[in-house]
Amino acid sequence: MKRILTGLAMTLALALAGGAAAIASVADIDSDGDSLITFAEMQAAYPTVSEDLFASADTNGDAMIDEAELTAAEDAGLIKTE
Ligand SMILES: [Ca+2]
Ligand SMILES: [Ca+2]
Repeated sequence: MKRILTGLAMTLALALAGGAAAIASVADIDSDGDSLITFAEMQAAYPTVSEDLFASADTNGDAMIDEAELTAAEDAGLIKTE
């Protein structure tokens, strides 16, 4: 019982540390470990994200979404990662 409560407390602490708005991080979506999200990686994790949506989240136009761009897109409500 004590172990279950400790696990619950840790999960809660991690959720709070992540902040309320930024639910997913690049590491959750990035499958090849280069710390950047390609459109293919985004589609694999979130099939509802269209190419247009991906392009609007990619503010510097390098066809990759980095941590800052992902956070901005989540904050703006462009990408729903809940
Ligand atoms: Ca990647
Ligand atoms: Ca980019």
